[in-house]
Amino acid sequence: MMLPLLRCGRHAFELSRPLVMGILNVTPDSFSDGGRHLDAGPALAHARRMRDDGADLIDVGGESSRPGAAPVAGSDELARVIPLVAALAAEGVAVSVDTRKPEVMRAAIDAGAAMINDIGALTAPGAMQALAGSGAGICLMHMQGDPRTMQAAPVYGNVVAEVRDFLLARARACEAAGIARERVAIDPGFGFGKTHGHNLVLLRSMRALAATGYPVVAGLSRKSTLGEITGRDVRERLPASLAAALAAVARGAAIVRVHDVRETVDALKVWRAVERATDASQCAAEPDDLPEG
Ligand code: 9MG
Repeated sequence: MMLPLLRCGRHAFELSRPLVMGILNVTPDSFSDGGRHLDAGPALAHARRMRDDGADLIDVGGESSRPGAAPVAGSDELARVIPLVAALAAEGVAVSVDTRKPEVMRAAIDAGAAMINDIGALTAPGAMQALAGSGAGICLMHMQGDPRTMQAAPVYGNVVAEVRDFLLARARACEAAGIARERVAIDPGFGFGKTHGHNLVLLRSMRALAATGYPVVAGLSRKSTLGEITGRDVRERLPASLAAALAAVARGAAIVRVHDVRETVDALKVWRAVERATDASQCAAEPDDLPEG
């Protein structure tokens, strides 16, 4: 049987196991000097650590998409993102760039980005064309409203059907623009114009998105919906993030977008070993599998 494939520039991912996309935010509250210019050293070191920990893709973003976040000028976003993309791509890393701006998409692809991660699903004028002439992969994310206002009062009739239909329509628009199906992934956009209840229903219904045939990206890492369940501050959401990632892949998600790569890779290894266990593996006599110590 042919395995499904996700083509991202010179990288082709066989989707025989869930992929891990490591998050590299290069906004003023992360690695920049508080202004326009990025301190590329620590950001590069962090990206390399995520790669060594097993990230399949590194998602570089220079504009915050948190609820209430203000837009960033294209020139600032370019200055933050492009040097990093060029350096990582030169090392063979599959780099995804989280942007809504066509000029950033074009410059990122020219600098070697393998994928564009667009929380606007290529709805900005010129965004579809920026992708069409390239071989880059595209992650189409659903968002109701925009980051400044999206959490004010999200409303849906049927959140799963509306998100799925929107993503399918955007994926078809990509195909019509000449972007091959194998280059497209979809993402329900947890927290982007969704209440806590909407997020939970979408996660529970992940199979309905996976049934579209497009690889599904799930981004729940450290999000406030996990804080709502656990009562934990953002710095203490690792266990909740791991549980959410496992809940997503168990329901068919192909890629998890996470901050904590090493821990997620380990959790997925355990999940996968359980999924692949056969009766034959039980035949060899083993001592009781008790924890050491
Ligand atoms: C940029 N960004 C923040 N959260 C995200 C999510 O859940 N998915 C994708 N694709 N991008 C996200």
